[in-house]
Amino acid sequence: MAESDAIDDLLIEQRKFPPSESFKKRTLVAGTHLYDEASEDYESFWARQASELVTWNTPWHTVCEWDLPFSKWFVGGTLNVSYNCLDRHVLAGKGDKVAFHFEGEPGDTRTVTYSQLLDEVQKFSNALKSLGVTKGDRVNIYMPMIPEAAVAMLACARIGAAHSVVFGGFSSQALADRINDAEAKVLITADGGWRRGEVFPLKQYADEALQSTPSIEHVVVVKRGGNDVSMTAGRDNWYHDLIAKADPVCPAEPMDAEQLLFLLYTSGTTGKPKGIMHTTGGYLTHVAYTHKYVFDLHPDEDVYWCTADVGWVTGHSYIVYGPLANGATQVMYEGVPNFPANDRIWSIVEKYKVTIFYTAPTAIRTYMKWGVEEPAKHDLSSLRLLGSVGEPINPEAWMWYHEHIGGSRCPIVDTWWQTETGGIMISPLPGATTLKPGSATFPVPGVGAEVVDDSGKAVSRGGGYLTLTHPWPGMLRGIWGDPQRYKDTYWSRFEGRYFAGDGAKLDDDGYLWLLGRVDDVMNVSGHRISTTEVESALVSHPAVAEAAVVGANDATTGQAIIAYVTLVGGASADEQDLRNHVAKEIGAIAKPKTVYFTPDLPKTRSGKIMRRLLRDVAEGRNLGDTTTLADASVVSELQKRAAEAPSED
Ligand code: 7RM
Repeated sequence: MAESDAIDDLLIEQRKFPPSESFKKRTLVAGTHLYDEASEDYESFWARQASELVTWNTPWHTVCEWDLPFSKWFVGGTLNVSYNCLDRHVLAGKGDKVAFHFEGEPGDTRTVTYSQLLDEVQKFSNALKSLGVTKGDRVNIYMPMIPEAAVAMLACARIGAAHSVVFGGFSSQALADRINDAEAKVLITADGGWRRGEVFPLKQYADEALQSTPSIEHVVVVKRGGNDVSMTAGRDNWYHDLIAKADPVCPAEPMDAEQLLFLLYTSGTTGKPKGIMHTTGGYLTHVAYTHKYVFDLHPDEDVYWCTADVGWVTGHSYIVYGPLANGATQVMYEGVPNFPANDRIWSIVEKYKVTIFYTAPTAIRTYMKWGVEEPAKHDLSSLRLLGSVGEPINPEAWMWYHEHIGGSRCPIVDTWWQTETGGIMISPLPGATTLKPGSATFPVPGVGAEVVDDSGKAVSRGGGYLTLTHPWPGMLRGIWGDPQRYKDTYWSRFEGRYFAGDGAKLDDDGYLWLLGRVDDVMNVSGHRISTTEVESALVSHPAVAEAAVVGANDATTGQAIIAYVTLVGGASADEQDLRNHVAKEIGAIAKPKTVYFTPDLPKTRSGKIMRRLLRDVAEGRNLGDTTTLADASVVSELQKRAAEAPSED
């Protein structure tokens, strides 16, 4: 194995955080035995997880059938996901245990126990049946973050219908496209939900979509916002009316391990959204296992809070299926982090004594911008473990999270995974792994990952492409309706390997560092520079909260690095200072040519920075597709500034 020149390796991070003695005392895994067992035989390892963490109606006969690139897991086995998430806990005497502490944005609260959740899911399953939903059908869900979203998903799972959740912040057009691609029969939505102190009229958006969705036969509407809605007779039903008249008993029907559990659409970079397919037995095994060991879950003591929306895969795997399969107690919050004030998140942590907190780097950098005073207003001493997902976490953001949220006592699990992987793939085990700020560390036991060079050869240190070397139970089973696109997208770049587009590097100790999407890698005078490393260098300046860099065409160097920087509230810095700071941290070659200061960066609705748009701005192009942008005014502001700036050439 050789060093690769696929992507340069510039950033060196030396800080190390071994698990503390007190954390190790009660952790589930303090040693290497899971790694040892899994590297011996990964199929047997996963089979042990499947039999320990999941309840089966019929045992499987084959752990994994691998016909590259198509896998089947636990073949011949049957189980019901909703039974695993609900019934078995109630049968074990845990019916009164809290499943969700729900906190609405306006401050209303509800406590939902496992037996209440089971009752509601059984009734709603029968309601769906009464609307003609049968096994194999698709059901669309377009909801705010309320417990009924989880009820709807679990009811689909109970009767063998696949759900397709569309994030409640998406437009009518996005909803219609996804309904039509899946040919869904029923849409479950709400009148409205609360966001930033106001009700957003979800049903009205749904109605617009429904004008062009011929497959939809019925609509179910949960009352949440209390806003006026129009109900179409014969098509639209109130959720509470259906529940009131539903038969309370709906036995969980055993499903084939490979029964389609859900579709979840990812927008990708080009073309129409891909309906990522996930099935039943392998997916549940993967999310239950990773939720238990990555979050070191002690279900009877922990209060777990994942701040994602159920519209994203993180909400599917680490709010609904993983935590409920493990019988966890969770917090579910409906609204934005700054309503009514910038300390809402920390007041919720204090109120429910949250012990495990899982969020995204974009949120952490926003909290950095808002200042340390906000978390300091609250007692966060209940926290014992922190998590991060969605983007690379810059070392300085990691340090801030560690110190100001974790009180320097909580390990941070930086979890790399994708909609396509179903569950966490690369992450520390918090009681066993010595952490390095900004590194996702190692593949979890059972997962095979390697960094390869352009020719597909594994590299032992330095930068390259992150690939997965063997199948895993939660892997996508395909793209809905398009097996060829599935092969082309994930399995064609490197033979026999899964590649979904991220760069990564290995350091001298074998730690993995994610370097961002390879489409974003910059080429400056022949050096292949990752966006992540330059951004991390910028964020290590005390005045900088967040940074995005892109490579823009440059007559001299091929591409030049253009940086967009957001400062910590109240701080100031000048362009020259930041350019020199990058040169000092990682080298003169990575020095941005221009630095723009901006109060915000363009992001997707799930909080990922959209560098493609910044590249368009930097190169003076008209913007391409902006429909996935969370706040379009951010880019138009930057465009204006770029047009006014004197030309550098
Ligand atoms: C869970 C989720 C997937 C993409 C992935 C990466 C990026 C996610 C991390 C990360 C660095 C991480 N699913 N990504 N987690 N990059 N470190 N811990 O985000 O399908 O929406 O996105 O997100 O680029 O390919 S996703």
